[in-house]
Amino acid sequence: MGVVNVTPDSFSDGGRWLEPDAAVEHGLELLQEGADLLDLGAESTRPGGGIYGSGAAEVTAREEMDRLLPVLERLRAATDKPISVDTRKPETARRALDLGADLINDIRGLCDPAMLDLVAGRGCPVVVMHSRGELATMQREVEHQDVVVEVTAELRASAQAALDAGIGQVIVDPGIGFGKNYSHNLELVAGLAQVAALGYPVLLGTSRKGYLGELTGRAPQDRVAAGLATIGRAMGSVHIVRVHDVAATVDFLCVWTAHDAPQSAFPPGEEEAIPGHDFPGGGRA
Ligand code: HH2
Repeated sequence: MGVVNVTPDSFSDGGRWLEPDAAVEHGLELLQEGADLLDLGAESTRPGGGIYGSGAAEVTAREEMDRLLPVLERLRAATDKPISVDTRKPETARRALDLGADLINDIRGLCDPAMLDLVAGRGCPVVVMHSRGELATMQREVEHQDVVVEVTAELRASAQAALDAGIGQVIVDPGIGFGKNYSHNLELVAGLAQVAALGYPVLLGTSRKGYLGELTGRAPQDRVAAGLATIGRAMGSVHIVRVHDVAATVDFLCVWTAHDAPQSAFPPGEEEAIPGHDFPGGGRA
């Protein structure tokens, strides 16, 4: 899942794709790099109370839609690949679904009854992300006795509420960095098998996140290798990875999974027919 942030202030890439032309071009580039789906967001959700100070400023639904909808419209016309919309606002989700978005990514985990009703009524898939408290303050008092057990139990309840409301396809997400500290994030990635055991597809969003900066001392755009390491730790328990750096992630996944089926990667005699493996100048490794 390639991230397109149409925002001025995302922690990871704020301001780079705020202009609609730039955002559309970026989305298409991520698809070309091998993303299977896009996640389009127009409101930064970096949580407050911790390393991001007071956190992201909340935008109105109007402002969010003004940023998001023109980009969604153009991407929808350009691709059949699934487009997810990252929003916590039912008004925005409704308009996005009208314009052909395929799924809703709700960082509030459907705790707004209006969002639950909307998604159930439209019959679309939904990402239910775990978080606790309000965005503006959630990093201030971060408490978990056993973060893996608690997040798993809370995701089980949110997913069940979605099913009870008639939602057919639920994807769960531990919500790395949302109401969790450095150790909680590490424990969650390492313990993701417990979340996967719930039986729902699992989405993981560690890309460029703050705890990777704490570990490596690197700026958000330089945390690619760090993010790939988290994906490696999660392999076997994760179905969708939400990333900013698609090309590197696709390479990582290609090589990682090739080890599961070494015979099928290059069928005898067909090496030349496999696209994307030629080096500039015609050389081959
Ligand atoms: N993380 C971010 C935003 N949306 N959605 C899901 N399901 N899971 C995540 O981990 C997740 C998410 C934060 O990343 P980013 O979009 O790069 O930053 P910002 O919220 O500042 O725009």
